[in-house]
Amino acid sequence: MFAFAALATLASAALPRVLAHGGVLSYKIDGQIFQGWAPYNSPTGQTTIQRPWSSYNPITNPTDPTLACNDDGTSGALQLSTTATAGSAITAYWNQVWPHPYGPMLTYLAQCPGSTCTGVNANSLKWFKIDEAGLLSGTIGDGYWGSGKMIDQNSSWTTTIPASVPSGNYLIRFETIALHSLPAQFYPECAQIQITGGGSRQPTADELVSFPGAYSASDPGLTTDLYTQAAMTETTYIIPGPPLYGSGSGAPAPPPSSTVAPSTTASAPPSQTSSAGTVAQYGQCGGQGWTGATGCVAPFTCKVVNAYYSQCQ
Ligand SMILES: *[C@@H]1O[C@H](CO)[C@@H](O)[C@H](O)[C@H]1NC(C)=O
Ligand SMILES: [Cu+2]
Repeated sequence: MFAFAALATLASAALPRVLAHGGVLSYKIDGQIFQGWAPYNSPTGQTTIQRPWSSYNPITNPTDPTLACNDDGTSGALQLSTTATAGSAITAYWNQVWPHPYGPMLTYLAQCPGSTCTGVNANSLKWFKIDEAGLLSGTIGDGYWGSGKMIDQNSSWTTTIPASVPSGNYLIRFETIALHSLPAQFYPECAQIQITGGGSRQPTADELVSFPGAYSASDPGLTTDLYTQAAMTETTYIIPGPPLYGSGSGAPAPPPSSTVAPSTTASAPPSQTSSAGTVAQYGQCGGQGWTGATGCVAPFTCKVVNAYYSQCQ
């Protein structure tokens, strides 16, 4: 009896370390449940639509080489894919109860060249963001965040695959970023889907990013300190990453091909003009690679946030 109680105490003392972190453990796609990869089991014999991932621990460096799918980017030996209809919902379930309520939720897609994503390294792909939720209400220091909503939704997040996305083979990357302590903690996992019934809108060049590459340690949304005096009144949070798919105004990027031709786009200098423009408050108006509108609606002006991002404020 005593031995049992002692063991139980030991076990519960060890638990919080594991429970404090985690990742996406399963999915619901077109109404069907798919179990994910189990990072603590042997990889041998695991057959999942989810890409392998390495541990429940967060990634804490925004340029970490594992940032794409929380692993080295490779597919599993017995990797599966499943079909998903454009315009339908995909739900990712994190472990319960997800412990980090402060920070954004983000969902990305990356199209694979060729007829399957299996064998394609996630680090070689270009990603576009199809869903995001940052500070939903209240202040940085005391507000309701996308991650808080995720917890309230059974520790899950549901994203609709845009109906306009071209049919093809994709990785879908669900991510939650935790800001309760700095550096920010990234929890991304990926699954392989074949999108059917899609549309014809290729992501534009300004909507496409690499992982690592999309984030930098100086991004305002990754250095946000929740515990300052100013945070108790600040109501603006800038979600990291590219503009949402569908909001970019640059030229459509060519679809991915197996022979990747490196392209260099000229970077326009950040704009500081306050010409009567079309970009709304908090909208992007400049930054390296930005090809969209640069004028802000009155009375806002375009302010440089960093080399990659200027914002109407
Ligand atoms: C909540 O999520 C779990 C997976 O973590 C799932 O098995 C369960 O069905 C979900 N409950 C509801 C009501 O959706
Ligand atoms: Cu954690």
